[in-house]
Amino acid sequence: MKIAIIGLGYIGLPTAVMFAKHRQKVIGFDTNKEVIARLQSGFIHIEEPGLQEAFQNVLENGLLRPVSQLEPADTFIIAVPTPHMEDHSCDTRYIRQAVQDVIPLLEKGNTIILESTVAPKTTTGVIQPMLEEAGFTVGVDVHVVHCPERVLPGQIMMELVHNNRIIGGVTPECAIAGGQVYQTFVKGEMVLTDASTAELSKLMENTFRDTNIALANELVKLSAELDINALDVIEMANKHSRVNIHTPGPGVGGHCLAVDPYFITTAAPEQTPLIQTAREINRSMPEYVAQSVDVITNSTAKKVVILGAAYKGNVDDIRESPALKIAEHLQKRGIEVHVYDPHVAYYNMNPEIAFADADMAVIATEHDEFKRLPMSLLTSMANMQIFDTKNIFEGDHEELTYITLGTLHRYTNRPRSFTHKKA
Ligand code: SAJ
Repeated sequence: MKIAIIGLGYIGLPTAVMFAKHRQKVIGFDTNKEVIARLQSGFIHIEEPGLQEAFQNVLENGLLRPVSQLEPADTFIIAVPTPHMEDHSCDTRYIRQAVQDVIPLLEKGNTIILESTVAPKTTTGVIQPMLEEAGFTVGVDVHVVHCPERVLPGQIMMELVHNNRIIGGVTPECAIAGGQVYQTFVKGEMVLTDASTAELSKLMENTFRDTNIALANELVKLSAELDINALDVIEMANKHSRVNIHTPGPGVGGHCLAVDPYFITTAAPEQTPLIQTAREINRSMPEYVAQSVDVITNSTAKKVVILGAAYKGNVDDIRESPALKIAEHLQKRGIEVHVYDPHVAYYNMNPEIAFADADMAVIATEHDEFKRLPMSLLTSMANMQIFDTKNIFEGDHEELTYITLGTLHRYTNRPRSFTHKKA
């Protein structure tokens, strides 16, 4: 089988390598000529464990060819970005461009697979009409499938093989054709369904997480008000075998959880009050963290160091990162803010400068480096206070004031209806 992968990013490139590794003839196409040139010279342009070695192998044995001109193939897999419009709805421009590029090369019997995350009904409402206008009957002449990617950055090579795959055909024949493509390497379960169900199920996976995280974040706010430790409450509640309260934090970042729920809410605004509220709660957290810095320090903080710029631990991705939003909110208050992140080149500054005379360090990302901090950095602070929004810090010092999202109630200086005497 000859497979053309369109879009060689975080999903397209590993997918191309995986098919080639399993003895399929693969061409990888990208509109970015610099990416193609780099790949042709033997080097990948993204960070992903195990990918460089696997790529080099299939490049050398000729099974994968990076090309800047798309060619005919049996199967076309579209893995292009789906950014969002200003109103947060799904922007399908790159998908439409990819389908436009495929149409002149398309032959009867070919299969087109969309892996990009899209709003419900995009496969049947955008792709199918374009193909039918070009004279192809979907399900008869060509097969069209939505097979959403579901891999976690950092473990893509393993998850591509072992994750279960949802294969949504425009017709049942399309789904069967899609299954035949992925069975070349997928060891997880392959579930055949229709395209719209596949689209919405992918969005709901991330919406499920976003909504549950919002519940944990709301618990933080209400517990501070009621003078209770939210993290203790989560630990207790999760002792119940059917309860799994998620982990609260400074907000939700990345290009999935913070984006995908909007593809649902903009498609059905009247029917999605819960999902919309969850998004608002998670979006409010960076401001809540900044407010908490004010409360804890009685608005006396002049300099704050934020530990982490990435949206989650041990990655270099800063897309939609709450850490950077906390920095903005603190700066608006006139506070000098230094963001330090050893994983992100732009923020990999000298930590001595960042910590010197700081009134507080806010841990915003769960990088391993922040679990323990050199004593010399802590002692260089004007006030040795750590506000750990990720609950990861393991160090100790007798002069250290350590605050988590569970202990904010100790600092809440607004009037309370409940007060508990502490022993
Ligand atoms: N977060 C919390 N509390 C939690 C869990 C996460 O605050 O209990 C925050 C993280 O700190 C981060 C954000 O949520 O800011 C998202 O992190 P994540 O690790 O949950 O997810 P992503 O965005 O890196 O990847 C998700 C995955 N989806 C699910 O687990 C349902 C991944 O499998 C998908 O492939 C990916 O979205 C995607 O591309 O859609």
